[in-house]
Amino acid sequence: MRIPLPPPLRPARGRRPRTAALLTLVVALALTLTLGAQATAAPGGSRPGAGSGAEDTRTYEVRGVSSAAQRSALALQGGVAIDAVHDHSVTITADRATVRRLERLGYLLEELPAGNPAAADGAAALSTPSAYHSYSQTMAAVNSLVSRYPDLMSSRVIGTSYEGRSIVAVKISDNVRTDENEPEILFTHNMHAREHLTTEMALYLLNEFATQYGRDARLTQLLNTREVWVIPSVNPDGKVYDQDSGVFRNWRKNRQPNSGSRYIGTDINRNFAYHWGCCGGSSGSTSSATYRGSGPESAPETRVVTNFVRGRVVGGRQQIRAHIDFHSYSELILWPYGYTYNDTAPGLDADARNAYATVGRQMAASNGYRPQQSSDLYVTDGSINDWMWGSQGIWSYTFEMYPRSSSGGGFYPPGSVIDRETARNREAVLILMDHADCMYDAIGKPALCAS
Ligand code: BZS
Ligand code: CA
Ligand code: CA
Ligand code: ZN
Repeated sequence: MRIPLPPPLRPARGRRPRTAALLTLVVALALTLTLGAQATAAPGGSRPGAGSGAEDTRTYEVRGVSSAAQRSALALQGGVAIDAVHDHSVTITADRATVRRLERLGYLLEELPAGNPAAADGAAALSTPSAYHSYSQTMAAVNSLVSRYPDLMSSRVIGTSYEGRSIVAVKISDNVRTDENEPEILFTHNMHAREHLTTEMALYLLNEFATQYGRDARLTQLLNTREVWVIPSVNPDGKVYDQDSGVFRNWRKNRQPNSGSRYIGTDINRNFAYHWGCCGGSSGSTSSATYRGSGPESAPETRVVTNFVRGRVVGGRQQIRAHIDFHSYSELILWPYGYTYNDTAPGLDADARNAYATVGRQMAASNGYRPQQSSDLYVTDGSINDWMWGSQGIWSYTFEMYPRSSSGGGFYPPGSVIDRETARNREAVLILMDHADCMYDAIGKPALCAS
């Protein structure tokens, strides 16, 4: 469906807008303001929106955007949130004013069907907030597992969110109450509020570890020789805001107010302290979906994660060797760096890059995702992967889970896919756990691990 807008305009260079165009602009502005006021008064909104803190956002396909440079340029346009990347187009969320501005710049936009595309199969396919564990249901499921498997699992509160909710880490290993000298692996989930499938991924892993330990030989052996950490929700405030009103709100950031602004939230995945804000891969505007925060680690949730990870330095050595940060959607496996297009950069030499790519491809062969450096998507700065690798030396991937495109339900695929799409990553997770003792084994250079 084409959006009912005037034919694409050329950038108006010094030309006085004609009366009709001016009228359209005034009407659009009034509409935006009205919707803005409504959304402030009743943030519950009746359709997914508000991805950036702006209101009445909709989803569009932008055609003819094919290269990482073109995508990075588009991502920098205020009010644009890139949700998914395809070979020759991207899916974005934007409000009407932004759409008009993009069209004036010459972008070709096509609005995607409103609501959840998965509903096209009939109401039964529609994803509702209750199809996914809420934050409190997630915590209850974690507590139940930990109490049923006390020799294998323990949990601790590693800090609190802006609104004071517990951010919990679960440890899984043999002799779980002892800090053994075993490679540690970290899985983080739900950093972005609306990416609820990633919390399900955490619960899948915890259930799988709990029930298959002592049954599945490979998994048992891995849990006997490694210590695994799972953080099911890095962004509980965002999750609750997105889900608990009963209508999904398409929210991405945390829920921390910004001083002097009516816009809420920081993008946690632009708030980490490695080349923070360096390279045009984040926004300094509070209204943006990729607002980087007032300073590195200005979001409490970022700091909870980094304090926890820094706390895993024992005897001068970082114990966590490998990490996956689960996001959705696009079906990708991404590795650092995000801040530069270059394959290698300070701290990331050719061997490291090759180890990343080799293990990334092995994991991708198991789940059918596409493996690539994260800047092949678009440039980002202040991401968790760059910090984990650049500052802690932890091998750090991002998984962008199901679906591949918005037609599979975007951020809200039907609940019926949860089991399949979480189990789909079982093998990839085991592959990384297996490599965690020495990633350079994967490229036949184990000597690089000796230190
Ligand atoms: C998402 C997309 C994610 C982001 C892409 C990304 C991955 C950036 C790894 C940097 C590193 O939100 O799921 O834009 O944060
Ligand atoms: Ca152990
Ligand atoms: Ca240990
Ligand atoms: Zn994300």
